[in-house]
Amino acid sequence: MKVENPRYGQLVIGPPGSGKSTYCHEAYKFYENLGRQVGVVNLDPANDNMPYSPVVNIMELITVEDCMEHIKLGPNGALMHCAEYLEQHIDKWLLPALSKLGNKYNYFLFDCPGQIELYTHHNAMAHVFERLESERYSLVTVNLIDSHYCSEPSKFIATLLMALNTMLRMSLPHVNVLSKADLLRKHESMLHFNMDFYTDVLDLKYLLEKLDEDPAIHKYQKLNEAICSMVEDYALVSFQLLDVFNTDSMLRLHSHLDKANGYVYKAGEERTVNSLMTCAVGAETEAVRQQSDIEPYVRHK
Ligand SMILES: Nc1nc2c(ncn2[C@@H]2O[C@H](COP(=O)(O)OP(=O)(O)O)[C@@H](O)[C@H]2O)c(=O)[nH]1
Ligand SMILES: [Mg+2]
Repeated sequence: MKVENPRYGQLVIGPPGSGKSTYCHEAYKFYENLGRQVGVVNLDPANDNMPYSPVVNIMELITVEDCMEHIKLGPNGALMHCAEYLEQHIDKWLLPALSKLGNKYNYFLFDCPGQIELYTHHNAMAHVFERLESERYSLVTVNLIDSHYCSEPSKFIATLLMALNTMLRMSLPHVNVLSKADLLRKHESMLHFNMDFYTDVLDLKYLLEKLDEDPAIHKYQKLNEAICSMVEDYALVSFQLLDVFNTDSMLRLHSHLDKANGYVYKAGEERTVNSLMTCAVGAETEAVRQQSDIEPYVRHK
């Protein structure tokens, strides 16, 4: 069946400061250069520093500041309230606001709020995403996590658990991204393993050994073991490295995202059979992947 006017979206999530708004701005410029009809939708009601001009902005509906002032909630409670308010106003506000744009845009970057409990525990954002899907938006979740989290085994294990939890809860095509890869060199000395250990998440027993060396964490050995074994058993979590200011890095991520939200298969963008095949299968040797994905950022140990 041919779907008229297919619409695509990236749901950009991740903890505060992980680089969501910066990514949306850079990705907007990147896709515009590729000739896509792209627009940024701000869904973060606490987004004070928007480097882009959003085509739809939740702050016209509700802001965290207003909730704190008028309903006397703390910052976290206010953010939860805003997410629930958005969920209640999908049909009255979000979908009509997107429809009003007509056919001007068919590719949306959704800059989402940063509180991770919105994706790991709470239902409102998951419902908003489900509703968009039911309106035939082909979506991919882009989960940005600061690559600094690789510098400590305990932070990395928390990252793995958070990523897995979000993937299972959102049930959408999902790409985990270690952001700010250009800063990895700064804390390279603190990395215990080669970078592909962190990106591929294949064998976590070495991580467990490192965790056991920390006296403060040693008492949680069994819990850590259980978490690592669960992450390994699901075999879902892996990461892409991203330096958002580098075009090569954006290009590499973009090919993963096009595969994940189906853009590469359905969109009318001009393409060669070769580029389609490169995207459709992992047509790249491990050596090439290492060279392009990892070597620009850290040395091989
Ligand atoms: N060096 C570097 N800094 C980045 C990158 N991505 C984001 N940042 C910086 O990280 C900070 C937080 O980014 P922001 O987009 O506001 O994060 P958000 O809270 O997730 O929206 C800003 O100072 C950005 O300039 C990156 O790839 N490399
Ligand atoms: Mg932001």
